[in-house]
Amino acid sequence: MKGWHGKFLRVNLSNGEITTQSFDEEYARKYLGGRGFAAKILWDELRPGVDPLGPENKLVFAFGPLTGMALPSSSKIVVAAKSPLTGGYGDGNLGTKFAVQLRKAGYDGIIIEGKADSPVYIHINDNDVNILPAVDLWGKGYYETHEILEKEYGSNAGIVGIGPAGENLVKFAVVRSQEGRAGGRPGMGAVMGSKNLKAIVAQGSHDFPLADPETIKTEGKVGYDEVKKASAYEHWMRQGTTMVLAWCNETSTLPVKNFFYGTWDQAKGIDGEMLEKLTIARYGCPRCNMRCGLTIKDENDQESELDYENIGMLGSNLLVSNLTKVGTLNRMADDYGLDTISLGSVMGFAAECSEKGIIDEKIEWGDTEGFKELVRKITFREGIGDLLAEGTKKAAEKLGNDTLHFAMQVKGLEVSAYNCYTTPGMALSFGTSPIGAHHKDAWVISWEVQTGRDSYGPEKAAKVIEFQRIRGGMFESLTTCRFRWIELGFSLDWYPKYLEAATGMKWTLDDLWEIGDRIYALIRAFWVREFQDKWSKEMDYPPERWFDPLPEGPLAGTKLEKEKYDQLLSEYYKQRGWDERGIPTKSTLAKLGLEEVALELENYVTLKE
Ligand code: PTT
Ligand code: SF4
Repeated sequence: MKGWHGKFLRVNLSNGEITTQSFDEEYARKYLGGRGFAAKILWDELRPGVDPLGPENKLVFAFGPLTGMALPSSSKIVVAAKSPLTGGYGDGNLGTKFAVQLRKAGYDGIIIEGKADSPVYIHINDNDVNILPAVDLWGKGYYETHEILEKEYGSNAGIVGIGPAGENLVKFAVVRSQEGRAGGRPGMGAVMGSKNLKAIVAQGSHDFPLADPETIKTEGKVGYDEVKKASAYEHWMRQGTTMVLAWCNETSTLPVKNFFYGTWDQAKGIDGEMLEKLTIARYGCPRCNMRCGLTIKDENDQESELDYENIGMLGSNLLVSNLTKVGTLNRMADDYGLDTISLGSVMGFAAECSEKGIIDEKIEWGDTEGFKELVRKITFREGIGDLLAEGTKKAAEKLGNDTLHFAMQVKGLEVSAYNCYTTPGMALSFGTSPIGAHHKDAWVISWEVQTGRDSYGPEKAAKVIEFQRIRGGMFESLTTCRFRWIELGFSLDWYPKYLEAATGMKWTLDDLWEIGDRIYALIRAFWVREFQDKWSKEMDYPPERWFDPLPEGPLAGTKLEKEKYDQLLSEYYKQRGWDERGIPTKSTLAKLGLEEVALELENYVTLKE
């Protein structure tokens, strides 16, 4: 087989067993890689109802046939498991040397199962795989952990790991890698911590299994060159994702004061222009020539890599108006291994609870010192931090007092930095994202603002599905970075060409959309199997706050209309071939080649024809 090694590595941390498992071309063609492989493995191997933080849960790292090659922005890897934050399917995506090296080691992914008796890390050098003690690393921040392992194995080694937040099972702990790389928002770092696994190091010496290496080389080079000619390239290199902040402020979609407002008169202090002034370094993923990891010095003179999401959630959402201070909170999150989006949301939620007298602790808007202390308490689960470490949904359920109304989450995962009082299409995107409220699968907000926010028409559902196919299906399975396409207009037509050169098989974009639909149906089946009779359409609803009128700004008074949102959601289900509850029908599953999924799912819910 060309394009894939056809092999997963399986490491059982309970009994130390290390094995490999092969797959064939049919499997590869059907699930492609990355999210496709991860979803299939978790569906096949997890019994419904397993404790996400118990030894029975499995942590999967997987990539696709383009990862690691000399192709534009091709060093991404997906990390997935049953999520301790949501109880459903969870995953995230990192660009890292670890992806490249693991591929060179001869695998298409790793499945980690069981739980070690004491802290360990895994070292992979081709087929020499060892589980080694990590007692001395346990308790250390991620930066120091990475440095120690890099000293031991050299700067070419690929490394992923967790900080103290993952060790302490904070439900939104992420997996970290080099510089500011972080992935797995729905608690993938906590799953790693629950297995007593501090880090994984990969080193490989194999060639990539390519059908046509010459075309990869020549066409890859054309792809690299094309990006540099894009009109947006120069601005991108200066501001990266942070250019979005000023746009959100202009369009009333910035999260301000726990998403209460959509605009802020102090946004200038933290926007892309400010970042430009303060930038001291640029990092990024391997194999990328549009590196976006813009880095500043924080209050303690330490490096902090900032993206829009980090700034929106730890800046405007908490009324912190100084970028250097935002940098400090971000650096702490990176070192402790916390997801910045959920962290900013949970701290905004706590500040609002404090303001309303629902909790006794004094947590004040804009008070960076107070927020720094709160980040520490969350990481080490001290006092109120222990409750907040569970995420906004569980914290709100415990606190009562209608706090769920302003817990900014869907299915338990906190909403990323786009405020949706005025954008029903983007609200639908958050509502139907396969991991809870993340923008990664369908960032339709820019299209929606340009084409008309008022509409709840079928074109909105169609756009969300189109983007979910491209971003959530294709890019998450290939696994390459989507920024070339979304930010610089790199044509999608490149990807079937690259795939053909890698695998020797013919591909069309339609093939890739079908894979996307298959993965979406499979992940939806995973959720339904977990929740069974508790599954309902309301699980795809956005936070209640957006059904209140926006209190201030040029669009004051605008709100999401619940009845219309519900109709839009029904339209989305119809276009996907899912029933009124949002469950794929038998015929949809059959059309996607998922007959065996339908058979299994029928043990838990009645499927519509
Ligand atoms: C992603 C989410 C995002 S989305 C951001 S900023 W973004 C936050 N970054 C965090 C961080 O940093 N530190 C931290 N401790 N927590 C963080 N949480 C937040 O995590 C990232 C880039 C970005 S930056 C984005 S959008 C794109 N994401 C891609 C994706 O998902 N798939 C894909 N095929 N290509 C993508 N390209 C871009 O990659 P999650 P990275 Mg991240 C400091 O993982 O769980 O999906 O959450 O991967 O290597 O860091 O690159 O404005
Ligand atoms: Fe990584 Fe940014 Fe390059 Fe994408 S554009 S591959 S996130 S450095």
